[in-house]
Amino acid sequence: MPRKKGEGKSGKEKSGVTRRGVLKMGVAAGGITLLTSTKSFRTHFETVANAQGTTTDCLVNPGQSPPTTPFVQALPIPPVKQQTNAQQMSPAPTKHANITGGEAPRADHQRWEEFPPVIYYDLDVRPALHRFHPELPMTPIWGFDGIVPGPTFVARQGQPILVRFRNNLPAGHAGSGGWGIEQTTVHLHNGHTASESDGFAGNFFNPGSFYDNHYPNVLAGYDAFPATNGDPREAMYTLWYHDHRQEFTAPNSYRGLAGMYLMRDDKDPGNEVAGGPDSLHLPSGYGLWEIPLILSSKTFCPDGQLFGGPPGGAPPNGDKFCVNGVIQPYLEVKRRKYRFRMVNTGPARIWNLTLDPNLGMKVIATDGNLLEHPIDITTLNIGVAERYDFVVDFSQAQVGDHIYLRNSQAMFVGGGAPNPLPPNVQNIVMEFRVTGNAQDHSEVPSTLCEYPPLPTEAEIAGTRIWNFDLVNGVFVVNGQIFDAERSDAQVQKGTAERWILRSALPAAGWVHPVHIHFEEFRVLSRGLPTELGGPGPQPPPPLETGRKDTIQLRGRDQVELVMRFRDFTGKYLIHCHNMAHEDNVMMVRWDIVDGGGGQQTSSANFIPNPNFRKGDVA
Ligand SMILES: [Cu+2]
Repeated sequence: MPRKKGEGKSGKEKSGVTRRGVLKMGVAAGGITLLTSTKSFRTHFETVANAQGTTTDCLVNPGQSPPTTPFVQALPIPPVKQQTNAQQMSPAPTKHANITGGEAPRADHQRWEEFPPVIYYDLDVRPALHRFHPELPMTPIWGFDGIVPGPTFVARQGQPILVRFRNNLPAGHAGSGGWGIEQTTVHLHNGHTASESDGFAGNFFNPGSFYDNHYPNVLAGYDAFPATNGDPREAMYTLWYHDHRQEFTAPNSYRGLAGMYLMRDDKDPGNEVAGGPDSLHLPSGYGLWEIPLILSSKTFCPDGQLFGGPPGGAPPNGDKFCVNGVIQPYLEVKRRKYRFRMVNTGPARIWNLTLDPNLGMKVIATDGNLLEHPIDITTLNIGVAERYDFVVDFSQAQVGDHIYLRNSQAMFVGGGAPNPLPPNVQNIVMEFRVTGNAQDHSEVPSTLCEYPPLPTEAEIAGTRIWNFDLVNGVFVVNGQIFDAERSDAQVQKGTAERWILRSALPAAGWVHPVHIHFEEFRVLSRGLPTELGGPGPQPPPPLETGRKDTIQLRGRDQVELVMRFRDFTGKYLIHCHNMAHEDNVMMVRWDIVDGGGGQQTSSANFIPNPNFRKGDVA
C-alpha cells in the first residue's frame, strides 16, 4: 500500500518536543555525569590512516545529496570475523562482570557453566573513515572493527561463543556537538540470548570499557530438547547485530554500527556441494554464491560528508541507496542460482524491491527462519530489521545482460527523491552483470523444514495488547515512553502468550515495523477489528506465515501473534524498529520471570486465559 509522504518523520520535528532534547539539557546542566564535555567539537578522526577532507560532522541537512554515478563500484562483501585465541583475551572473560578489569556492569552470564564459550571474538567499536562512493571523499563513520558494515559472524548452532565489544568511540563526542553518542550496547537480532547479553537498550557502556556478550547459539526450547541443543524446528540462520543504545540507536546505527550474523548447521552447512545427509544443498559459499545484501540509506552534504542529523535529532531517511556500505554498486554474476541474504538496517526506509527484467525471487527464509516451503514472488517488501533469504536463478539471463534491483517505495522523508539519475536507472538499488557460466550443484528443495505446532489453548496464559500510538508528537506504546527501569509485562518462563500489536491512530499512514526480542512468533491474523473500523482479522499473507521476529503495522492495523518464552529470564524489549520512532521513544521493557506462583502478573493490557494450565507447555 502506498505510504503517505511524511512516513518515517520523527514526531519531534512536528512538536518540537523531544525527550532526547531533555536529555541533552541534562547534559548541559551536568545532570548526566557519564558524559564529559568539551568546548568545541573535536576532530577525533585525524589519526585514522588516509584521513582527508573535513573531519568534523556535517550538521546541516542539505536536503539532497550530491550526484553520484551509479554502478561504478563492485559490491563489497564484509569480511568474516576471525576468532581470537582465548589465552590472548585479557582479562579473561568471566561469569561475573570484571569491573576492575574494565568491563561495564552487567548481570552474571546465565547458564555460563552449561554453555561454556568454545570460540572467542574481540571486537573494536571505533571511529574510522569510510568512502561510500568513489566520487565522494572519505567521511567519518563508526564501525565494528572500524568498517561499514561490520564484519560478518559465521556461527554454528550448538557452538557457544563469546564476543567482547570494546568501546573505543571518541569520549566527549556527543557533549561537543556531534551527532550520535559515544555510548553503545550491542543487540544480536534475534538471538536466543540471555538478557544480559541481549544488548538491552539501557545496558549501554562508555568509551574505555568493554562488555562481553555470551551467545550460547542454542535453539529455543533447549530445556525441552537438551539432547538436540534445543528444538530443531526452532533453527535460525540470518541474524544481524547493531547498536541499541536507548534514544540514540538511529544515529549510532546510521553511522555504521551494524553487521550480519549467520548461523550454520547440518541442514545449511555453508557448502552447497559437501555436507552430510541432512544438507539441503542451498546455494552456499559466503561471498561466492551466497551474497549478503545489507541495505541502508544515507544523505550526504555538498562536500560529500555523511549527514546524520542535527545533534540530538534523528538522521534523515537518506536519498542514497547503499548496499554493503556503498552507493548503488554492481555485482558480477554467473548464469546459475544465487542465494541473497538481505537485511534492512534502516534507519527508517521501507523498500519495495523488484528485479528488472523480472527474473523473480524464490523466498526461502523470512527473518531468521527457513520457510517450510519456498514462496515465489516478484516484489519484495522489506521493513527495517526484516530479513529475507531469496534465490535468484540467473540461468534465465544471457551473458552480457544487465539486471537491476529497483525500489518502488515512495518514501523520501528528510530530503528529495533519489537523485534524478538517467531515466533508465532511477530508483535502482544495484546492478547485476551476467558475465559467464558456472556449474550449479545447489538445490532449493520444495520442503525446507517443519515448524513446531502452535501452542494449544491450555498453553496460552493469556492475551497481551500493545498499542503503538503517536501522542503529542511522541511515539508511545500503551501510552507510555520507554523507561529502562520500568517493566510493562512480567511473562512467566515456560508459558506461551497471544500478543496483539495494534496501531489504531485515526488517519495515520505511519508504518511501524515492530520487533520482539528473544523468541520467534507466528502470525495468527492481520487486520484491525471491525469494531475499531478495520476489516476484521484476516489470515496472514503468505510471507507472514513463516516464523518471524519483526512485523509491520501498516497504518491503522493490527496483528495477532503467538509465542513461547523459554530457557532464560530477565529484561527484554518490544519496540518499533523505525529507529526514529524507537528513539522517540516507542519501546517497552518486558521481563521473563521464573517462580512467584507461576501465574502471569495481571495488568491493564493483559487478559488471562481461564483455560490456561501451566505445565502443559511443550
Ligand atoms: Cu514506528
